Amino acid sequence: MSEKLNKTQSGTTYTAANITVLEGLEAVRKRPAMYIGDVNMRGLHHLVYEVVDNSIDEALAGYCDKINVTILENNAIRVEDNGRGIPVDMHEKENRSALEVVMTVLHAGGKFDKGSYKVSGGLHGVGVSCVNALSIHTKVVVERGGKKYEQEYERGNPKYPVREFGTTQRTGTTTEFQPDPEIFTTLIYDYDTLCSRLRELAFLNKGIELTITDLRTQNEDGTYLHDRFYSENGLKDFIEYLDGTREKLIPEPICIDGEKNGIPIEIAMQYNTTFTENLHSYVNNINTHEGGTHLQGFRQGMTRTLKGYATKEGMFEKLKFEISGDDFREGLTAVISVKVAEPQFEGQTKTKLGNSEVTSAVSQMVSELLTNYLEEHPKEAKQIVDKVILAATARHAARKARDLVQRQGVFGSLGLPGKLADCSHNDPALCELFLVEGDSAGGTAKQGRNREYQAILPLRGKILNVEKAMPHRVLDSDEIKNIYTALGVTIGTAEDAKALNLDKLRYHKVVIMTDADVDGSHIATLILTFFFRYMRELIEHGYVYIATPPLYLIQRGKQARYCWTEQEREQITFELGGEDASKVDIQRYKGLGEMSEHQLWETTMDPERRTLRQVTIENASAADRVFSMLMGDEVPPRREFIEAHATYANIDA
Ligand code: 0RA
Repeated sequence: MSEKLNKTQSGTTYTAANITVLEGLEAVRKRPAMYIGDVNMRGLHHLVYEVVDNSIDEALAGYCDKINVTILENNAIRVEDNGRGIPVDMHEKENRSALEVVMTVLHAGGKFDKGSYKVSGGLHGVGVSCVNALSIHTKVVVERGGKKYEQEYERGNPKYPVREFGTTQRTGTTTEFQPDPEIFTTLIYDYDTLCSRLRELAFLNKGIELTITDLRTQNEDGTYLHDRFYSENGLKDFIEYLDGTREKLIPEPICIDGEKNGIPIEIAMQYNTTFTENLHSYVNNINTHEGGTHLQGFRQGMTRTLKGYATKEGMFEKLKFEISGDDFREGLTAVISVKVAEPQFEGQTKTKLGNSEVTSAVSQMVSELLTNYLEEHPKEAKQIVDKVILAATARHAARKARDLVQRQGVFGSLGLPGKLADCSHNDPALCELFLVEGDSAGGTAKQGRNREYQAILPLRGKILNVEKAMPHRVLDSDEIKNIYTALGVTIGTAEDAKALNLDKLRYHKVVIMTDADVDGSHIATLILTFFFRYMRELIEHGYVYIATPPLYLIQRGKQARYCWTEQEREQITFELGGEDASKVDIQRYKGLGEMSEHQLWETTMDPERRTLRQVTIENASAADRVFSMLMGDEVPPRREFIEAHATYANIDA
């Protein structure tokens, strides 16, 4: 804490207020994770979202339509908007500029603008003052009333009172901050991660232009890496983006945009010919991963309306079994976005909407509009109902298949897969399961592992592409049955065929270990797709990891070094061989099987030395698109993606 004596523009000292501020921000620095989730990649990116959210709020209030994000050379971030500019007039009680209050007092942001959809709980909405507290340096420039104002901060602490420094024709706020290395474990921003969020925001808030420029990455022509996100039609465009690679059942998405009981509700939905339900829900632009009352209202309204329509039209007459709620949503992609003035967030990750009044608002809205749609589009209505009947029939078949499987004891307590080399511990928190590509690598892993807490399940060849299979076929696959059985999870209660029961999960680390080549990454993607579609909870709990075997072994005499990147290969070749690269022996590992058990242990499996990449679903809609694209039928987008990305999207380093 510094600046005990400082003068404001009007000449009064402002010591007392300043100290309470620092105490508030000190709390943020002491427990940053409480405010921004964590201090790793996720938290680092959160700082940007927080600042951008403030500009989005200004846009939603109707005063701003452009937001530019820039990653500066030193990984500092600049966010610029063309809103009204944060007010700079003196704050009566605090005896300092309103801008300074916004920047240095916890949760001060919303004070000026009651009635906007500011978020009080959850991960966002902690206030730009948190960003300030967690930055080694911050600078804000406000353009307002023909004048420019600025203030800078060090770890949240103002370096000088807000000062006027020039004239301007425009209005707006520009915030530049550099995350504090004392706080964050990583300081390097990921361009694609920021892009996904900005793209999502553009779809969720039509008419706002968001751009990103990366000054760290220069193109050959001297320009910088740059993207622009803008959506004319909001969620309708979002659906098109999400479902672009899937075959549509009906050409045009069904869209709902309006307000019910004072709650703004926007929905876009589209049926495709796949079998997966793909719902994304948002409250105040926050992805509600765990769903909640808005999603419940959507499901309720959908089921009730479609069931009512099909029954009235006599379309279910020949059906010999019950239609379940799930059947109405197979092959449905939908985005639901609501704005709630005082959202209550619940659930493990605080991403489940709790406000009960939202259920009936959404349900009524969906009923009214969908009823109209079905009346006005009889052809499409019939296609949808046929699809529902197909889903119900398939579910019925799946039920039979599952019953059979269960009777045969595959999912019971009757025993683990024969191919599983289990570990001896039985505390799941300590146990790890390696899913290994191929019997040969599986053998090496069995020899190399620590058998106390590491189990090995070899998978043969390519596992089923669940993206293309009908759900009841998924359990026909031996590899997939083995994964279920080894993990100890069970599925398919009578009420909810997809519910996953993790109570008996036997390992809290599930590690996908494949060759470091194209085939290997394809297999890893297949396994990940399976987890994403059928065991998402496992990923959400942070139980899924990817092993990173080395690419090269470089030897000279008795010295041996492993390399994971081409850069390391060059570096280490030079370190061991000097100018003469022929002095060293470079072995390229084409597969895990080429490593000895000891090598596999020391490079890839030993907790002391290995690097595991934890799989996270940072942005479910982006992940969904990636999986549907990588695993779907359309080849061109897949090629494009694979060419653009050497590694997976949505995987934290
Ligand atoms: C409250 C009142 C006014 C502007 C803002 C907030 C504002 C905040 C941020 C944060 C980032 N960009 C922003 N732009 C505007 C203005 C009230 C008035 O002019 O009467």
